[in-house]
Amino acid sequence: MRLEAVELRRIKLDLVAPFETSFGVQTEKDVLLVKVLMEGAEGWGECVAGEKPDYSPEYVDGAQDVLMRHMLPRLLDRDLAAANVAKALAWVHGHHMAKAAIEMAVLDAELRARGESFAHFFGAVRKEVDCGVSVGIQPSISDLLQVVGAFLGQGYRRIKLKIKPGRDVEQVRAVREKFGDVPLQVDANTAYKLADAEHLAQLDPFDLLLIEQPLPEDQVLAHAQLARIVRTPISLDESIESYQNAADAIELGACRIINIKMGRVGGHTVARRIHDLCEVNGVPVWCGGMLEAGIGRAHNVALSTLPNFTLPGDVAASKRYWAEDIVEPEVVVSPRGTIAVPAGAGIGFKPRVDRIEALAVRKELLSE
Ligand code: OSB
Ligand code: MG
Repeated sequence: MRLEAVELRRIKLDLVAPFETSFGVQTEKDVLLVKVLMEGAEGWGECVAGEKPDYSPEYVDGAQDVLMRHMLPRLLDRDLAAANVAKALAWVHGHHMAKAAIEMAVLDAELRARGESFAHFFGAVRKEVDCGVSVGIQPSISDLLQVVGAFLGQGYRRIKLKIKPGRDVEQVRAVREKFGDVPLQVDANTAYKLADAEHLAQLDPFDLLLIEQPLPEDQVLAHAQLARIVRTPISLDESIESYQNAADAIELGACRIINIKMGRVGGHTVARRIHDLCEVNGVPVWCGGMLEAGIGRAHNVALSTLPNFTLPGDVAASKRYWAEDIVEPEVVVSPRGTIAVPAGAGIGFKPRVDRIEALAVRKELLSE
């Protein structure tokens, strides 16, 4: 289908509560939405890049710039299939979150045009996906226990605690003591060094599902060395930006589990290739999150229906992030901790165009 026009919109959404990680505190999300028009069909994508380059080198102003200046002009007016977007953009190094946003939108348009749901297109093996929740670093242990208790009460099937040096073993111990053997994992967002291995091994007695990205993203070999000292399975997030990164990390023994984020790896196509690679290597995967608004969230729900997504993802309810989302219906988590996979065409959630227009602080349009 011919790509006739692209609309980029920027909106700001306030988080319902501040989200603290080892790299900072976030109180709002600056969201870049991509809408494509292709022969009468429209499709939506969301760029997950943050406001600052503090999780990855990408940041949202940079993503918008590279889309407008370099990517979109070369895609416009071309006959484009979602399966070819990654190839058409292969000349651009990096900028995976920008690439993913346009590929998401093109695939959504394609599926809407033929009335097919993402789940059907992906060959979904489940009608609902298991939800975990990512819990930010809290001011105190009693705050942490209260927040975790509230999420468990809402049905979430797994808790992930953000950790950093000085806020790790005691936090995990307190949650284990209070909530027993609930599925529990931690995410360090690169905050440790290999020299902290003995300290991280103190997490082993708590039977965590995994420890996510303890070391800096370029220290893949050091993760393999860490894995010889720490018994808890290592899961990589920031280190996995491509199919090749995933293949190398698995071969090296740097991780036993992989967090797949569509934005970080450059879109649905690469995400699915990594999923398949992990599956043949016996490496389970789970769907990470980037505090997405409804459109990115809908894409994550769809991705999570693939067979090797056997661990609960960071794919939580709209209301865990926003007072009001930008899609309808909002994404809801059942009391059993699951999200129902929509059966409608494309992402299966309807963008609330009026609300998006009202929130838009910046808008750029490109057409042939
Ligand atoms: O490391 O998984 C991460 C949010 C922003 C950037 C990085 C990460 C996260 C989360 C939140 O953990 C996951 C979510 O609920 O969207
Ligand atoms: Mg992470």
